Amino acid sequence: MKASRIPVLFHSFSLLCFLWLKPCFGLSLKEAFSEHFLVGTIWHGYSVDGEKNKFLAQEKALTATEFNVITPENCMKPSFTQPKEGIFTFAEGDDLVAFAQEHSIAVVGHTLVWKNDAPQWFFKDAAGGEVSREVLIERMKEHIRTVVGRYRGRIAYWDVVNEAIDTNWIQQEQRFDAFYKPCPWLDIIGPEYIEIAYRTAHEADPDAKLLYNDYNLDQPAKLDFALDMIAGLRKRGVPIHGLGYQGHFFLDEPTLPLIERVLENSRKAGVPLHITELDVSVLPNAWKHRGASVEDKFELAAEFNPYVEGAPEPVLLEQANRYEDLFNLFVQYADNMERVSFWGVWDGNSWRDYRPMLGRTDYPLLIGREFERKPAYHAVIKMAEAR
Ligand code: 9MR
Repeated sequence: MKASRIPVLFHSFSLLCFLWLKPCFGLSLKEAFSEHFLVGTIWHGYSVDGEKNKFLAQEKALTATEFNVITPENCMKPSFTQPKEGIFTFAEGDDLVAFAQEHSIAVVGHTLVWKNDAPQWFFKDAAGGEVSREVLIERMKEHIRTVVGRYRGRIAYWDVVNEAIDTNWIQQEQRFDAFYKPCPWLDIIGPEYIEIAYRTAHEADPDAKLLYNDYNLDQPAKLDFALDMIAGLRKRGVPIHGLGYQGHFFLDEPTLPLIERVLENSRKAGVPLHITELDVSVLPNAWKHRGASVEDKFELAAEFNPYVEGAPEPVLLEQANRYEDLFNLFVQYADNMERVSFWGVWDGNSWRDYRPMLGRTDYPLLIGREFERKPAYHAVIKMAEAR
């Protein structure tokens, strides 16, 4: 064995011992909130942004210690499960489900119908033109039947349709307008693609709970549209069992009252709520520079990537307060909340580093880049223990 590998192995071994012993010293996240809701994370998978994931063992150990529900970050998206028509690849999904079963962790399937990560073959006919409505419906049904059917009884929740609603700012009226997001599913099938997707998923696994998942639901127009959509579907007898609020937050936005509006109005509407992709970025909001890389655009780096060497203590404390406020709110609405899932196990593997801007160093989760428990971790555990 190469001498240079020994410290790495030792580090991994001591970390695994620490994670294993950890429950002896304090409550884990899943224990701290066991009376309120499930606490989840994601399965980052075998590769991260095209590179092999070197930290899978540590991520699995942390997941088994801290969480009781898991969502695949990427490996159940259609571009992974059916990259070519009729060619299904389930190896990684199978591993995830086996790992979850071994550790009594529930699984959320993510996702079946989405504008992104749907391979182009879905929408093209043999001549490369646009596929007909009938064929696209059949392809969508076949995909759902095969993927949901494979995991029947082993996946508790499915994000069936993802991010189907968009908003526009209407300057004259000073308000947002919400509408179905243009995408090939909508353009070719019409809004009924949503209803067909839920009915098909239900047929494939009648016991799975079916969710609608979206971001920015703190925008009132978007939430109202989503809740109206769910009410309309239910009225027509379509099986839909909950709303997923992603929760990709910043230190100062969205405001707590806007977040509370999502929890409150979902409860009023009788729609169980899941926080599906929680993280709190400590970096400035960079969505207006979407697609840029701080490595190419040095002028953006100072402003948008300020903490390359580590997040300063005051910033971590501000984040801890923000997380404490959020969890305080979540427990108040726990009667209507089934789950709070983070979009990442630890800061060293977060999509925030590569989207919307490539090459940043963010610190959005409760567990840090050295696998240490951050002030935000201790703040939410302490908050739960004090109740
Ligand atoms: O974290 C995911 C990232 O690794 C992928 O490149 C990206 C595109 O598939 O999707 C990210 O996860 C998204 C999730 O599937 C849906 N909501 C937004 C998440 C963050 O972009």
